[in-house]
Amino acid sequence: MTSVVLELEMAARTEDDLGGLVGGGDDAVAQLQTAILDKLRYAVGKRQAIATERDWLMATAIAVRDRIVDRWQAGNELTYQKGQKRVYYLSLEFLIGRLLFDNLNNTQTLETMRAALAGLNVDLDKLRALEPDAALGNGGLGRLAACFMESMATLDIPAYGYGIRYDHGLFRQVMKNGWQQEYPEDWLSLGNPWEFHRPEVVYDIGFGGSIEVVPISEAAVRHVWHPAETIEAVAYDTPTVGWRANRVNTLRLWSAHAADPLRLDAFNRGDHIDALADQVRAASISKVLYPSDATPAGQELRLRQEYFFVSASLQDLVRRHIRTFGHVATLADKTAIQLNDTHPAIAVAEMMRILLDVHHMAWDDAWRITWSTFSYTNHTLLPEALEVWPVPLMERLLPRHMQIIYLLNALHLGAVRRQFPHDDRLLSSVSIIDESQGRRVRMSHLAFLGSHHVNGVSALHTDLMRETVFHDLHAVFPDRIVNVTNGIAFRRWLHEANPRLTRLLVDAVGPSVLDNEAKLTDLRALATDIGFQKRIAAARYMNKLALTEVIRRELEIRVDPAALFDVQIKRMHEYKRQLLNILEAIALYNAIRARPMDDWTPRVKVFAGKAAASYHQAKLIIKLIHDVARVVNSDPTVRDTLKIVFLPNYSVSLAEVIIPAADLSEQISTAGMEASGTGNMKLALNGALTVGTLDGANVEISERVGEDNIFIFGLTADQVSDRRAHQGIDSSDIIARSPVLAEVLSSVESGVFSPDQPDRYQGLVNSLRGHDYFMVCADFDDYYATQRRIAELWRQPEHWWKASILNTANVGWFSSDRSIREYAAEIWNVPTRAPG
Ligand code: NBG
Repeated sequence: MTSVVLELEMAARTEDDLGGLVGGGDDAVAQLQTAILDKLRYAVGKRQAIATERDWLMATAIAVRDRIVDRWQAGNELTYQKGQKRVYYLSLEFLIGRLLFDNLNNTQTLETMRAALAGLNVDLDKLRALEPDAALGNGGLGRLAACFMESMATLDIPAYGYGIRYDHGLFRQVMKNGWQQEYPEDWLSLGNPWEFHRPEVVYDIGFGGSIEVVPISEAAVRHVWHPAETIEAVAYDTPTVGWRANRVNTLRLWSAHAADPLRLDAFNRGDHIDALADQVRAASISKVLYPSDATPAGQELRLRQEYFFVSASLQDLVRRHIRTFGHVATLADKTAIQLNDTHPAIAVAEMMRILLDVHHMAWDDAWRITWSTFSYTNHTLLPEALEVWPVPLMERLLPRHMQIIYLLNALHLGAVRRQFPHDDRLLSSVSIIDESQGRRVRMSHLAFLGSHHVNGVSALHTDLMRETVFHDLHAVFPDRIVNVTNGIAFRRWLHEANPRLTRLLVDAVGPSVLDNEAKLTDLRALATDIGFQKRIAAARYMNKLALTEVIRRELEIRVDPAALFDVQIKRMHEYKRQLLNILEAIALYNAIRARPMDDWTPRVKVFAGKAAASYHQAKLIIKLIHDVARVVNSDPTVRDTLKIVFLPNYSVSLAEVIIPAADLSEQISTAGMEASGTGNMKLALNGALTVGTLDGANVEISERVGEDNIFIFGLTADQVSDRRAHQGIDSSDIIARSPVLAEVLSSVESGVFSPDQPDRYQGLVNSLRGHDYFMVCADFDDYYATQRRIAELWRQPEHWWKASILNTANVGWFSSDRSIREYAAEIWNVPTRAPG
């Protein structure tokens, strides 16, 4: 670094200039002030003199919301008048995070608002920090749904998101002595200024009961389902604003209630608790976000959640279609329904039930409408995450749906038998019912059969879908599987999260880059411009200072902002291999201690992520990271050359602080196991270099940024499956050949990092030696060597920053606008309009 002070000054100037990015004149400021004061008085009911920060947040949010509502209603009205096709995105997760800055940014009022509030002595950034994160999702799948909602509005697609309004989102992670503990999260406790409660939009949702068969002619019968239990789904609408507020769509989330709030007879008898039992049982459906997609616990509640939101959503969209077009027969022409993973797959049977039993359609017509309307995205090949429901549970909870599934399956298997006679293996593999471990319904097969297109989320993942889990269905329906590589909303992950970098990009290639991600490629010409490199480096340095401050506040650890910030932020999972990362840190630690006087590249390893509450191995890995961090961070021989931090309670908002400050992005999953990844895109866009395997979207990132500007290591997906098939998952031979790894493992198992309980990691190390399914040992040496090359490059700033700029320049393609354009053209058959 030439002069840190000079760079700070440069970066600070960059920040000031941001004022010109979005904003209005004095009139606009005064108008906003009037609006906010008005909301404070009449919507929040407070005087300015006694208003708390929460009151200001509410008043500000409602003032912003007012500006959104007109666009929202005008757009909906136009869609209705023009008879446009609508897209429905069904997802059990929407990880939207905070909305204040999203909405300010997309309505171009960020700087006007900042000025308006400053004039009232209120700090906009404080309000920003006060807003709770809407954490209605676990990870990438839920965040993707949120980015897609934003892009659909940006591209002027009339769209609705449908999901569940969980009272409590993803748990709050609290670290106690390095162990993860889970506490309920409470995002609604301050009230939610963005949503509109729609008590009049309410649907009955049935469970259990019996089916009555009513003859209607000599040849035909009708089925009438008499559910044993009925609960109500009530709508809450949140407007979703597209870039420049060209269009505002609706996220409609359902909340569950009992039809009667309490049983008065029981209450009057003095049985106060029993009187509430129905309400409690019903409300439990929308009480909490299901903890993970990989645990068997709470199966029935999960299935109830899925059917609950699917049924409400389909009833709602069919009602809307009939109101607009008069008849359900045209549904497929005017409706596209995207199933986000298998969680909403029961929609296929529910749509059939609605068409057959409610609208009295013939089977063939109903089936044609159903598969022409649905499409399905697969997000994982992990067997434990592919939903299968025991037949007895389905028969008890959804008896009519089970009848429909049986008939659907019989017709499907009949057709396959005609096409491929005498192939019993094929029949049992493409059947919706899995007979291998008790009878179970394969929700992925139901979704596949009920959809006209099925897509994977990266090129590699889609290929693997065709080769593995859907191999046989693909043989029967060879045109059905397509690929749409994931993307991210640049407005959130670049403009809002990293205004310093955004300002530099606007200065360098012009403001049209805010509307058109393809303009980023103009940066290539500046990759070797030392002046530009310095400005980029200074912006990063400022972002790192901000993260440094968070680390100090949260953990009381001081880190050097000039060090290489090496980050791995994502859900904790063995296939994502946080373990590989921390083992490498131990190897580096050993090397530093062996040669403390060498000129080491200072590095800060940043981890953040939550483990599913019942996932013991992942929680043990969190503990190991903490144990190693404690030893390394307090070792005087290491000084500032290596620091390890685990930031608790990872969230969208924390990601928005970490990503702009990252120099190195860890995308090190076992090849073949990460469907796509989207954090990899966010980090590359913000200029971090990737160290990664050829997995998921890393493959496509590597193709775009060029091999020289990314660090690829390790086994490929083919090599992983070969090794598992031929050598197996015993790593003893590998460890015997790697002195570095052997030393690391023996220090972990002998209790160097866990003196209070020396055998804490014995099981973990044993499984690495004998059952290394995730290939941690097989990839270790290559990873370690690659990390040394990275440290070398960091010492050559002109090369490092060139690579960084080329990352930002070449990843425009990973915009979720591009993904949504592909869905629109290839799957939904709806037009799009260019943003801006
Ligand atoms: C996740 C994958 C990620 C992918 C996101 C979004 C599930 C089930 N899948 O690799 O693990 O980026 O989906 O597609 O959460």
